[in-house]
Amino acid sequence: MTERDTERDDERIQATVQDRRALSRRMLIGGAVAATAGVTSLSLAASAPEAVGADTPPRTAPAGGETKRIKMYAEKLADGQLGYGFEKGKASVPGPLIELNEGDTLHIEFENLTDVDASLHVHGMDYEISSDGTRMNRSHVEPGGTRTYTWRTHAPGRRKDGTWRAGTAGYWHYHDHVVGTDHGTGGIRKGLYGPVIVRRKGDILPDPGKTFTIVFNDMTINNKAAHEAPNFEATVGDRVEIVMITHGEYYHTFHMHGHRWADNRTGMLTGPDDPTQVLDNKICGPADSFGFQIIAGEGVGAGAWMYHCHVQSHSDMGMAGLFLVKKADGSIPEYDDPHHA
Ligand SMILES: [Cu+2]
Repeated sequence: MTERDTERDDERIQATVQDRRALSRRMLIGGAVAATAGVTSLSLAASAPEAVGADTPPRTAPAGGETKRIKMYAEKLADGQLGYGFEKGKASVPGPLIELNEGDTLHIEFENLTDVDASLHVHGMDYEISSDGTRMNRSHVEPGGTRTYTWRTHAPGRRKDGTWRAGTAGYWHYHDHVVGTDHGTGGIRKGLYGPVIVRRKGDILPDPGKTFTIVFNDMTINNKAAHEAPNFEATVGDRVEIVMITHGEYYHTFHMHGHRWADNRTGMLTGPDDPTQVLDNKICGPADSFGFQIIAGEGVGAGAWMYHCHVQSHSDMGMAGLFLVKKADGSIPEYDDPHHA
């Protein structure tokens, strides 16, 4: 390619970008616009990252410091699985999302409505041994019993010796630690687990109702039967948050089609020079958790975007679901889902 060709391409890229800005939101999807532009691979690459989403800056997390109280129940579900819930009769698998801001303290009055000993054990929080949720220190709960677990969180800070103490902010999770065995193997297998997000002041918040929890548990996703993994819905431009947790016996790789994230605490880059690796596939082992935010359909448009374990035999055995990204009119182009018909 000559220098003049390159210049011409550059001009064309500029023109394409300006055209597309003029077209703006109604034609915002990369595929359609790129196809009509009939462009070279170079200009396709340059024009792909179309800005979608809200024009206003996203909401951010406030400073923590509050003391919060909630009730939590463990109960048997109709299908024989076990779940946590905030209300009696409302247990789910995964359990409900618990969100805190660094500095918050959470008192959880936990009632065990199952017919076996159960507990609430959390990762990532500060708690005293009496809130460990294990049999070793008698912090589990007998059938019909109640116990208050207290979780505390803190912002990063400098120790007296000058070294830094990490803050609590992150994508974490809770689970039972006593059903079946002293490691909660039976409880986790049956569904006693859920997500915890601790945010730092200033962290970008997802759109309301757009945090989705995906748990690879043994060979299931969220304990659903093979080939019946949950689908998640959003509209192009939504700021969606994924909490990804792994449990059980196996290592998996979590992959999303058409969307990427940064391999750090928030899943987001802090600027153009942030060297954090950007991923669309991440290995995850038992009790790992991570999370990230994506703008639904950014640069790629609406569609039935798969998410799945990328261990081939695992995806073949049904560890795959759909991130259904709708156009503004609610439609999903080229959507054909044999497994969820
Ligand atoms: Cu897998």
